[in-house]
Amino acid sequence: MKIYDVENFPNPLRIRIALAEKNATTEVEFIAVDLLNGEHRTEAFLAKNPLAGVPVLELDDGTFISECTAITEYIDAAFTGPSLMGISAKERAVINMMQKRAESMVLDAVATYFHHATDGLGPELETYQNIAWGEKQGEKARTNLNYFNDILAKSRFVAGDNFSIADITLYAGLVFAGFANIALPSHLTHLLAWQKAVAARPSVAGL
Ligand SMILES: N[C@@H](CCC(=O)N[C@@H](CS)C(=O)NCC(=O)O)C(=O)O
Repeated sequence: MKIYDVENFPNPLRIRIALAEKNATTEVEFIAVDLLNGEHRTEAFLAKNPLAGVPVLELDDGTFISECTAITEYIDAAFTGPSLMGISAKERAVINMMQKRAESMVLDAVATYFHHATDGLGPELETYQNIAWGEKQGEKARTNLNYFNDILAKSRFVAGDNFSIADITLYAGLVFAGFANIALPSHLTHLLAWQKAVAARPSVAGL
């Protein structure tokens, strides 16, 4: 199995955490993509992922799987250890829902802010920017942090009692927020405590 990615970028981080949670990091060969020089937009890379993004998983039979949710689904089923996607019908549905909320309400909103309202990846790669849209998404991400603070006031993890892909997505969203200089307000105590606890997990601290 191969993972095409860029170390320390937010979406690749999601997969590195998932692999570490399943004790499977050594089962994978990491292949660095020269994203800052546009390798992800070459014909060769687009054949792996037409959406021109990392990470991408390549299976031994040559199948390419992109989208962190799909890659995590594969990792979760392929390796032993506590499930990141849930076991029962209800658990799986709640985790899926909360993952999507963490993705669209925080991670993707922060990414849009980064790419549109800041220099992003630089003028060579940011060929279309809409500053107003970026600012709006940054505002949305900041507001949505309150929602997750409220969730984490009542629940140990984002989707209930167990650590899941929903926690990984929100954590990566906060890492991206830090990178984009979106500060986490100090009154969001539940979110901050959860962030500290996730950062201390061996799967995250060991990266
Ligand atoms: N929805 C995708 C997002 C992938 C993504 O946007 N990755 C970023 C790196 S963190 C990327 O490749 N960006 C390339 C670009 O913006 O040109 C996923 O879940 O994997």
